[in-house]
Amino acid sequence: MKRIVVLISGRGSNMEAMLKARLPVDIAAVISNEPAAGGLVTAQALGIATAVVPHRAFADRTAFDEALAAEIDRHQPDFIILAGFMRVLTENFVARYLGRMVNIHPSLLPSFPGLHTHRRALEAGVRIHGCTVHFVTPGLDSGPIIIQAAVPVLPNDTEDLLAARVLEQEHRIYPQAVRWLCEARVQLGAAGSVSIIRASATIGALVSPSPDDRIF
Ligand code: NHR
Ligand code: GAR
Repeated sequence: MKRIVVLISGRGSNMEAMLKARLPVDIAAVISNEPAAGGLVTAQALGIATAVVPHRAFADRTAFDEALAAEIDRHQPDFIILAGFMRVLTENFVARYLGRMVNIHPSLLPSFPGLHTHRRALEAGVRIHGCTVHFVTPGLDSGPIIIQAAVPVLPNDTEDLLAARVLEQEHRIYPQAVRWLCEARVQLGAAGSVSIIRASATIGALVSPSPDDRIF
């Protein structure tokens, strides 16, 4: 079985979705940079090993990343899964795990990289928003895309309503992406290409606002 380490900073609902998806993987550890992350409690309750590498205790990003890498490497994971992990990672750290580290980002990349994605989507007036799982590269939220899910933006949306609609899809596509990784059905190619091997697929479309049922 492939071994994974999950990095979190907060609530950890994506980590929990990963655990509950019963993937054929060994979740070696959940590591947080925030000692108070709720996800640590959830992981412990589910019998998963946890660790904290508190970023505030380190002089700079390089020192933090070195400590984080040391903790990760103790568990010898095949893949590193960022699930609501909130610290920007240095180039050396990213290079060490290139092709083996993925992130879920709450927007349809390349739209809205960075923070406060739901607020920015509402401000931009987009009618379709969503989430993206991508390989982590040095450039923030700009690595090769593995899978995306789209949701409609609705007329009376607030940041919270929209975030919840997106989060539900995160919980579907992230375990799927990790399953593909562990089954070696998705790989980061040399030129940043991503190929996915699948047996069959249904093609769907999301149109938002949904078109009228009848056109006069
Ligand atoms: N690191 C690299 N090199 N590349 C990526 O693609 C990364 C990454 C680290 C984290 C997740 C990302 C997201 O999905 C991620 C992708 C944190 C920030 C940020 O600005 C931005 C993007 C992401 C995560 N963090 C602030 C910092 O100073 C702290 C913000 C806070 O604590 O609230 O590191 O959105
Ligand atoms: C998720 O929506 C995730 O996509 C987002 O934070 C939330 C974490 O929720 N990630 C980022 O914004 C990364 N900067 P969770 O802790 O319940 O999985």
